[in-house]
Amino acid sequence: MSDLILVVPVYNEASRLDPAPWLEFLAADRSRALIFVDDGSGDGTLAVLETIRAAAPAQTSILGLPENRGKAEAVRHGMLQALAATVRYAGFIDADLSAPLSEVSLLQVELDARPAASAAFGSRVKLLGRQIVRSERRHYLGRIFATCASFALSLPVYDTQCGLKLFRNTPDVRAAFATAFRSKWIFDVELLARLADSAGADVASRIREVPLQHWEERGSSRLRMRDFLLAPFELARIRRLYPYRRR
Ligand SMILES: Nc1nc2c(ncn2[C@@H]2O[C@H](COP(=O)(O)OP(=O)(O)OP(=O)(O)O)[C@@H](O)[C@H]2O)c(=O)[nH]1
Ligand SMILES: [Mg+2]
Repeated sequence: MSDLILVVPVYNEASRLDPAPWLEFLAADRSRALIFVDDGSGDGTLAVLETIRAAAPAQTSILGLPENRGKAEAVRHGMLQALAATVRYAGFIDADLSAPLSEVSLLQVELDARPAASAAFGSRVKLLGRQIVRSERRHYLGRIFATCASFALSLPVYDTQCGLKLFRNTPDVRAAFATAFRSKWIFDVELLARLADSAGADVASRIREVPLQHWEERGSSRLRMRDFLLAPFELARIRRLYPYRRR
């Protein structure tokens, strides 16, 4: 039985996927497992994943999806597989390790300490003593987006888009991943809306944001200006779809 399963969506990541940190993470605790979700990478990603699985076969799964449907569906399928196991915590992390694997325990500590909490979201807050390294442009675009997301959801959330999130294996979490997300690149906002919807008045104790100690932007981002400009429309749609605030 695994205590913690991390889902890693991977798409054409051969150049930035190094087996070493993943294998260290698994070797440090045998109750941890990884599920890599690859939906049709055309580079050498699968070969790197096979290397990891060969070194830690009992703790590594590779879930291959037949066609490329984007990060949201990759994460969702991986999470459904993880949550179907008898696991205590399941979460997801970006393959570029912008949030290093050492940060996972910060989220785990939060869920350990708060039995009522079902989700811990990593949050990239530039505080003194933390290393949150990001270009100014990405930082300020991110702040504009986060402010709009907070307004759309009527929730005081600081960072919906961080690629590291951890969940307790509870019915509300399983329900939040049960059906495809309607929005593609801001599925994190929709996921938060679903969780908030089921939490109702308990939202503050169910969903916790945890400021990360380290986060570093890596490589070129696939986030395009077009997506950023379309974001307000997607946010408005999520607001309409999940009307928990008006209950
Ligand atoms: N399986 C799968 N994974 C994807 C897909 N698109 C992105 N990912 C993964 O999702 C994670 C985050 O990727 P992106 O959202 O493209 O982020 P990025 O290019 O690092 O850009 P930042 O937003 O700056 O972090 C990485 O692990 C990607 O490999 C996809 O279509 N399928
Ligand atoms: Mg990244």
